[in-house]
Amino acid sequence: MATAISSPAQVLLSGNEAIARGALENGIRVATGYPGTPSTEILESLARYDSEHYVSWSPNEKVALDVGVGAAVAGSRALVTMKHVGLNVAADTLMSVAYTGVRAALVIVVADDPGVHSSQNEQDTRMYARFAELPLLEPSDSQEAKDFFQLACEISERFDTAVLLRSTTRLSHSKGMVTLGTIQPSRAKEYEKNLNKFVLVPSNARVRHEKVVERTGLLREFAETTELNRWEKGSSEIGVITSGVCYQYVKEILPDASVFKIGLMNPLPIHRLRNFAASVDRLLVVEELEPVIEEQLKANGIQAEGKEYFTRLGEFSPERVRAGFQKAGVLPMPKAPETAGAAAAVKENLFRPPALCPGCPHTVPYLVLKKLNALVAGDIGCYTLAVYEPLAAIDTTLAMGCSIGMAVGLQKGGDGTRPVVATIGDSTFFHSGIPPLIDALYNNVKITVVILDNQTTAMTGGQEHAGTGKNLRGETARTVDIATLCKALGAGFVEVVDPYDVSAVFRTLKSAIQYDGVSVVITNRPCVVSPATIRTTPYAVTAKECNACQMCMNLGCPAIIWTEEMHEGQHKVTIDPVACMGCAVCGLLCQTNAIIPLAADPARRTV
Ligand SMILES: Cc1ncc(C[n+]2csc(CCOP(=O)(O)OP(=O)(O)O)c2C)c(N)n1
Repeated sequence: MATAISSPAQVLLSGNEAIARGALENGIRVATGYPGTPSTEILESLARYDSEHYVSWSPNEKVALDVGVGAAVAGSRALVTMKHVGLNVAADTLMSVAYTGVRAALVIVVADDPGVHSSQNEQDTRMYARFAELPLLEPSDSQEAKDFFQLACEISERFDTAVLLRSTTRLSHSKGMVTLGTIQPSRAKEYEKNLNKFVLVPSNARVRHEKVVERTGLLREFAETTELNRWEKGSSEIGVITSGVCYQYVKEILPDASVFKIGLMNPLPIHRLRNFAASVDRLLVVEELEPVIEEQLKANGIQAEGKEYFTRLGEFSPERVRAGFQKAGVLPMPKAPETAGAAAAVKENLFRPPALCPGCPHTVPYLVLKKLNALVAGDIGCYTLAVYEPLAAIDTTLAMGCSIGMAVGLQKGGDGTRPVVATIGDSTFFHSGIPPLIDALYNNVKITVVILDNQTTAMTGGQEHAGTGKNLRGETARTVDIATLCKALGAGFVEVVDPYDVSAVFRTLKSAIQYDGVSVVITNRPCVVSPATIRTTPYAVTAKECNACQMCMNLGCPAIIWTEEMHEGQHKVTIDPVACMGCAVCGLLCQTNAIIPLAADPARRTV
């Protein structure tokens, strides 16, 4: 996992690995979360250490945070991890744990995704810190990711509060040298009952709210002295306030400027920032996403420039930060290269949309739903890719677990001309699909729910969940059987179907959409990138038998490609034997029986 470089105490770690290491060096006893790029590797990395700590995947982020809070109330240090949108799911608990405080450190790591590399939005977790009045720490590299973990634990216990540790994709996934410390054994304090603190009935909550305001005052004083915030004196012409990975970009682009690096993002050290502002001729704020620092400066009467030069949109890079300083007139404008337009055009042409993998078990259900003219409420997972041509079978995708509830709304609010179907992956079903299924059953709404069970959380790299029979450490675990669960909830139509059997999927979905009530169809093939390889024999096309009908092309399988050979104005096809997983679905669709296993006749590789 970690690559030793120069001395045994120095290793190259990603930000996520460094956070995991920080957890171990600070005696974390309970660590839990739900996968989500770019946060996933924190717990995966922690699970690889042979230590006594409890490390687990929870079914969703709220459950994970509840577990973490429970551990901290019990008196043990706890870590909870999630991606930014996961904090929305956990927000109910978050807003209230801000009132209760803790008995041992509770560190909530939230990894944001500026640039929306792998998410449905690019919300800024710093806003949550302000909303919940929780301290938020923001490291700039792997070493700080580990070091700040220790400070997060100290702040949590000193100020009796949960602490947010914010990462971003660039920090989580980039590697840097880290000096290791000693792994500490985890300790649990003796339990002490404290009803006034941990039972938020209104009479207690009112008092706890006072404590929150009091704590924020103390944290403001702390922010003015902590070494988490650093004033780096440079030229007095330009001063830059920045944090996180943006700090690295600023240092690279403007090495001589005065820089105020913020490590404790909430609350801000307003007095120090005021002094910093007074020490420079011009003050700029470089922050990714929302103007969190800039607005607070302005609210405190400190003049600063920021978002007019450094956009609220997307991920920053040294180039974008340089462009911002150029726009601000801090750096000279570049000469426009003559070929820029042509280069951009070439780049545009090379864009290729993502596609489901060859042999992906999600393909056929969507092919059939399109054929059945279904109105499909999609969800979040690999199967979201069925929105692209040629499958183009999804009408909506919003946030995890939305499909079934939206299908209810689409059915009740729609014109009733098309069958309404929700499609949802197994991990997403466990995450937030069960309450909306209960809603549909309870209110007896005529929808079909297709649960695409590929026995993994594929989208985030293949994590275990309650339906896979394994836990995060890879040990055997109890399996929740989805069909049994749906029947227990009262579903009258529950069918399990092999998604490689095209006609069985068609028959099953056709009768499911005719069912008068909630029908559930579960597909049961493992993900093709999970360790269980589906079949070893790739398929091939017999050129002379291919009549270029393009039926197989409807699958959008990346292993099926056009050849130069034409038939009646259409390209014939071939199959890339390396990419083909041998699922045989294209062979089932082929009208002329031109697609057969390669091993049957190696000479028939292709044209
Ligand atoms: C609230 C929230 N948490 C986590 C994620 C990250 N994420 C996206 S899809 C997904 C689950 C995918 O698994 P599954 O539903 O089984 O579908 P698959 O990708 O395996 O087809 C996760 C964890 C997210 N987008 N939103």
